[in-house]
Amino acid sequence: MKRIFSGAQPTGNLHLGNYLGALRNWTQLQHEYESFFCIVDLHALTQPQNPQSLITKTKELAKLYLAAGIDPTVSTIFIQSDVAEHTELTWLLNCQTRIGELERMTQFKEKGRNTERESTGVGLLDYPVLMAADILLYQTDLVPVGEDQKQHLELTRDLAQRFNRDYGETFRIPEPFIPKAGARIMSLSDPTKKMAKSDVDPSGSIGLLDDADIVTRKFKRAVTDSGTEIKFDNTRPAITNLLTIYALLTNQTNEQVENNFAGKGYGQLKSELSEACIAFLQPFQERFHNITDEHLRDILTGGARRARESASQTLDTVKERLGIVGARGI
Ligand code: AQP
Repeated sequence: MKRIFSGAQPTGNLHLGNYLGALRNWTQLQHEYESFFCIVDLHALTQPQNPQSLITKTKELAKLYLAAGIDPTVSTIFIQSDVAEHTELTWLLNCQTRIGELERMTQFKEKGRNTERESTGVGLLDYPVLMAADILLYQTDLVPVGEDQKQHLELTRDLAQRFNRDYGETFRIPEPFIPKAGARIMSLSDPTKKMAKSDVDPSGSIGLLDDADIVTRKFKRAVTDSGTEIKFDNTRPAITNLLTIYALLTNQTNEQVENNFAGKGYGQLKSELSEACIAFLQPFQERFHNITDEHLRDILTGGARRARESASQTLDTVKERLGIVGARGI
């Protein structure tokens, strides 16, 4: 069976973009692939975090995975820091990576934009190497991610190919799986920017734990484009974004959605969209609140054990290839 690996960071509030661009696809793919879904807490450290809140967010994210429909009897769900192989492989890959490659990453440029080089953390620069280690440890075939991660995955492939060329066949070369729709859900307040956890303006994103009133208010205030027609149109990003969200939440084709809104106004679109979103979020949040900490701990402990079994095999091979064999070599 082919493998998939993916993860999300336990930072901020997970939003509809994370769900429609990533989690939703994971729940479908888990039945076709051997699946590893990780809560990437070490990635969260690339930005300052409050330790207590990181613990809370890590737990919350694991519960969100389960509420979204990731089945722990089918998939391996685990916390990145429970599997030390991730950091160890990162160091080994760091030594194969060029600074220029990392400095070219768009996310590094964007997230480091407001900080002086002198005070930008090395972790932010090194983020894609940790991500490469996450993926390559599991001999992953496919990585389901949103559009924003495509460049990082390209680097993962480059590092794997370089290592295989220099040290012999070691890593499987992963392919990205970018969904046709939902790969880039845009902010409701600025449709030229992606919906993002780190956005300081909370009105731009629908949190997966937002209540019905907040959801209604956010959609009501969502920016629209000029014109009145409700159609998918690349030159009208706000309406296209709202229609994309509606189509995905109601499992309809673009054509069905356009037919549904033919002759209707923006107000009607926003109110039907709020209803569809609340109809999705209510059972989702109920499942979320019903997961006990004890049950979650069991799932994550078992997941880490399974992940470690797989990760340690790859790491042993990598170290062997590099001549890092410790006392065994003496
Ligand atoms: N707006 C989006 N549309 C579609 N997919 C998205 N993803 C993120 N934003 C969108 C996908 O969600 C997965 C988990 O993301 P992450 O936790 O690694 O965070 P991120 O990619 O850094 O994006 P966020 O959640 O918005 O956080 P910030 O604000 O920190 O950038 C990934 O598969 C991602 O592609």
